[in-house]
Amino acid sequence: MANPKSLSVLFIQLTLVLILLDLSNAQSLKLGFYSTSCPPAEAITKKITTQFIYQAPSLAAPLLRMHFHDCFVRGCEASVLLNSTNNNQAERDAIPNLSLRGFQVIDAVKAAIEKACPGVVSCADILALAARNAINGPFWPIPTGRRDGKISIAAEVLTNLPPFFFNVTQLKASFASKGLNIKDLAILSRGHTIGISHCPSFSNGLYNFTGKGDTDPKMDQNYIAQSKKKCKPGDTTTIVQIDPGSSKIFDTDYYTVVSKRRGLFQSDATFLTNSTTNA
Ligand code: HEM
Ligand SMILES: *[C@@H]1O[C@H](CO)[C@@H](O)[C@H](O)[C@H]1NC(C)=O
Ligand SMILES: *[C@@H]1O[C@H](CO)[C@@H](O)[C@H](O)[C@H]1NC(C)=O
Ligand SMILES: *[C@@H]1O[C@H](CO)[C@@H](O)[C@H](O)[C@H]1NC(C)=O
Ligand SMILES: *[C@@H]1O[C@H](CO)[C@@H](O)[C@H](O)[C@H]1NC(C)=O
Ligand SMILES: CC(=O)N[C@H]1CO[C@H](CO)[C@@H](O)[C@@H]1O
Repeated sequence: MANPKSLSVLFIQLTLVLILLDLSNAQSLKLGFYSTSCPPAEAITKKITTQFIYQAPSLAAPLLRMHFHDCFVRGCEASVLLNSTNNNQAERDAIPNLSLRGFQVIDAVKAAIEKACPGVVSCADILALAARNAINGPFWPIPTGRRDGKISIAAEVLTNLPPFFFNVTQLKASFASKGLNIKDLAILSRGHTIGISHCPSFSNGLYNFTGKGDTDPKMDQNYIAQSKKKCKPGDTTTIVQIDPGSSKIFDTDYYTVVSKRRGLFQSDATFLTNSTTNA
C-alpha cells in the first residue's frame, strides 16, 4: 500500500501534469493553424466574406457583434451558430439576439471550406476571421485552432452578455470574468463605431431613465431631442445608427461621440463617469 508521503508526491505530479495539459491547451491557438491541414482556409473566408459585404455592407456590423456574442458565452466556440432543437432553445434564439444577422455568411464560408478540406476548419475560427474581414477596418492578427462546441443554451446569453444598462463598474466585472481588463473594455467598445440599434436598447434614457418618466441628465439634451423624434415611446422596430453619420466606417468617431455625451447606450455613456475609461 502506498504510504501518505508517496501519495502526496503522486498528487503533486498529477497536479503538475494537469497544469501543463491546461497550458498546452491554452497555447494551441497559433497563427496559421491550418497552413498545412487546409492551406486555402483563410483565403476562402476572406473571398466569400468580401463578396457578401460588397452585396450587403450592413452585414459587417452584425458579424463583428456575432463574434463578440459567441466569445462571451462558453468562449469562442461557435455556439452562437447552433440552431435550437425540439427540446433545447439555443443562444441565437435568446432575447439579445435581436438583430444578430449574417449567419448565412458563415454557412457559405463553411460550405466552401468543407469542399476544399472536409472536417478540418472550425466554424469558430471562420467567425473570428470573417468578423475581421467584414469590417474593412483595423487589421488584427488572429491565431486559429479554436474547436467548435456542441452546447448552446439560450439562458446563458442573459447571464454572460452585459446588458445595455450596465455601468462602468458592472461592465468592468463582466469583462473581467472573461479575462479582459478595463482597457480591453474601452477598446472593444469601439465596435459601436459601426452598425445600428433598435429603439428599446436605449429609449429608457429618452423617456424613463429612473422609472419616473425622466430623461438621462448626463446625455446631451439636443441629442435626446433628436433621438425622441426617431424613437417614440414603445417603438420596438425602428433602427438608428449607433455612430450617427459614420455608422458604416470603422473609424475612431465612436470616442468623439461618447465624449460629447452622445454615447447611445448607457454602457457607452458610462465611460465618462470613470477617470480611467474617460481618459
Ligand atoms: C461593452 C458591452 C456591450 C454592450 C452592453 C453592447 C450592447 C449593444 C446593443 C444594445 C446593441 C444594439 C442591439 C440592437 O438593439 O439591435 C449593440 C450593437 C452592436 N454591438 Fe455592442 N455591446 C457591447 C460590446 C460590444 C463589443 C465588444 C462589440 C465588438 C467589438 C460590439 C459590437 C456591436 C456592433 C457592431 C453592433 C451593431 C450591430 C448591427 O448593426 O446589427 N458591441 N451592442
Ligand atoms: C440552422 O438552420 C438553418 C435553416 O434551416 C440552416 O441553413 C443552417 O445551416 C443551420 N445551422 C446549423 C449550424 O446547423
Ligand atoms: C453601478 O451599478 C451598481 C448596481 O446597480 C451600483 O451598486 C453601483 O453603485 C453603480 N456604480 C456606479 C459607478 O455608478
Ligand atoms: C417607467 O418605469 C417604471 C419603473 O420601471 C414603470 O413602472 C413604468 O411603467 C415605466 N413607464 C413607461 C411609460 O414605460
Ligand atoms: C475607475 O476604474 C478603475 C479601474 O477599475 C478604478 O480603479 C477606479 O477606482 C474607478 N474610478 C471611479 C471614479 O469609479
Ligand atoms: C436571427 C434569429 O435567430 N432570431 C431569433 C431570435 O430569437 C427569437 C426568439 O426569441 C426567434 O424567434 C428569432 O428567430
